[in-house]
Parts: sequence; structure tokens; C-alpha cells
Amino acid sequence: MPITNKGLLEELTHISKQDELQHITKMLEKTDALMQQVSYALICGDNETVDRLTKQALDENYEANTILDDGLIAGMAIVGIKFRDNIIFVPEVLISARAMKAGMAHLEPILSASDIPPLGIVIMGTVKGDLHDIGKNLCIMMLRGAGFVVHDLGVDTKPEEFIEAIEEQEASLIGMSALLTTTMPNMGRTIEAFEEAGIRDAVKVMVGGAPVTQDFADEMGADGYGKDAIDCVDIAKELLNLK
Ligand code: B12
Repeated sequence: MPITNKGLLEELTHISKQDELQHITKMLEKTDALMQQVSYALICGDNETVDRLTKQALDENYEANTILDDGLIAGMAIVGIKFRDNIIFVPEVLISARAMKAGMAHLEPILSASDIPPLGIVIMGTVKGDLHDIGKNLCIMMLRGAGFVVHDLGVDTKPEEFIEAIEEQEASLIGMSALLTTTMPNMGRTIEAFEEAGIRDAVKVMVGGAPVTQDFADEMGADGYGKDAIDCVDIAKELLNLK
């Protein structure tokens, strides 16, 4: 389907790398007019429109996952490129993040709804020094939807906070998120802190976040790596032998 949204077509002109342009164009060509409107409103940071259109899409029986992928995440991909290329700056990104949250507020109850008995206890946090939480929150939504009990430690989580939570909640699985190359090493440092505290063997550790790779996860000694929120659920099940 062609991209019909004029605002989005204009946004594409900001993408200078040809491979990125091709990737995003392909992604948007799979979406319809309503999802394109959601993406564009998110890029503009128009939280009221994202709120309204997300509700409208749900009323029109769109799947929550479709709205998330085709509307919200597609828009956020363009925000990320514009931010990296200094076309927009932190305040604009925060406004788009607020719009993302406005949409996610409608999707969360659906993605987290589950009649399944608890599969296990998971502790999730964004590592020390890192304030990005959108991806982590998506993972939490999906984990809860799959039947896990999740304790969210929020952002900027120090190793000792993870350790305290493991002990308090008697959790057997930890999920760490990092979005910055400068905070990624804090995942490894947190694992080292588990070793020093003598609890490394008591928990499985999964890691993720845009810059994290399987190789990096292996190097730091994590038990699992997931590239997105769907993967996160699969890895959690695998690590707890639920598959
Ligand atoms: C939104 C955003 C912000 C917002 C964060 C708001 C919030 N509440 O999260 C704000 C404005 C605060 C921000 C600040 C900064 N940011 Co920022 N930000 C972004 C942006 C645009 C989007 C991130 C996002 O939410 N993506 C959408 C979600 C859905 O994707 P995700 O996080 O990758 O998560 C998915 C997967 O990775 C995975 N996943 C995530 N966690 C986990 C965990 C587990 C266990 C598993 C299995 C899977 C998993 O599943 C998720 C769902 O599918 C990215 C660019 C980008 N496209 O990634 C830059 C980006 C991450 N930021 C960047 C930078 C540089 C910064 C700042 C340093 C800027 C500055 N100069 O101040 C600060 C750092 C603040 C700090 N100390 O953390 C750079 C990082 C570059 C680098 N190499 O490290 C990026 C890549 C932008 C860029 N292209 O330059 N940022």
C-alpha cells in the first residue's frame, strides 16, 4: 500500500541514509491510513491525537499489537533517526515519548490481560545511568500478558537494587535493559555484583535494548538475549524451562 499521509512523506525526506530510508519506507508501506496518522502524530509529539486515534483503532477492532508496531513503534523509529542526526533534540524526543505513553496507556491493559496462572517472578530494570524505559515497559507488558508476575525497578537501577529485589521477591529471573553504549557495560557489572553477593547461580539473567547484541550478552555472561518484547517472553520461558 502506498504511503498516503502527507506529513509522513515529508518526514521521510529527513532520512538521509538510503538503507534506513528503504527499511522505514517498507515498514510504513505495510500500514494503513489510520496507523500512518498514529505514527505521524507520535512524531509530532501530539499526545492528544495519539490518545484519540489509539482509542479509535481499538474501537475499530485493530489488534493492540498492530497499533503498537505499525503506529507507535514505526513513528518512534523516525524520531530516533531525527534525534541521532540532530534534526530534533531531547525536548522533542521527550514529547514524542509522552505521546507514545498516551497510546500505550490504552494498549497496556490488553497486552497485559491474562487468565493464565503465574508462570514465574521476573524483576525488570533499566541499568544504572540509563533513563530509557519505553522498551523495558513494553517487555513488562508482554511478560505480564504471558502470565509472569513482574516487579519493575524502573530506570537507573543500581546493582544493589537488583540484588535487594531478588532477595525480597525470591525471583528467579532478572531482565536488564540498556539503550546507551555507555551504560551497556553496567549490565556486566551487575552480573559481577550478583557473583560477589553469591546469588549468581540462583537467578537467570536476560538482557536487551537497542545496542545490545547476542555476542555482547555472551561476553558479559548473561543467560539470554532478546531483540524485542516478543523475544523477551520467549527467552523468559526458555530460561525458566517453561517451553
Ligand atoms: C526516547 C529516547 C530518549 C528519551 C527516553 C524517554 C524514555 N522515557 O524512555 C530521552 C529524551 C530521555 C533520551 C535521553 C537520552 N538519549 Co535517547 N533515545 C530515545 C530513542 C529516540 C528511542 C528509544 C525507544 O524508546 N525506542 C523504542 C523502544 C520500543 O525500543 P527499545 O528501547 O530498543 O526496546 C525494545 C528492544 O530493544 C527490546 N528490549 C529493551 N529492553 C529489553 C530488555 C530485555 C531483557 C529484553 C529481552 C529485550 C529488551 O524490546 C523492546 C521492545 O521491542 C532512541 C533512538 C532509538 N531509535 O532507539 C534514543 C537513543 C537511545 N538515545 C541516545 C542518547 C545519546 C541519549 C542521551 C545521552 C542524549 C543526551 N545527549 O542527553 C540521553 C541519555 C539519558 C540517560 N541517561 O539515559 C542514543 C544512544 C546512542 C548510543 N550509542 O549510546 C540513541 C540511540 C539516539 C541516537 N540515535 O543517537 N532518549
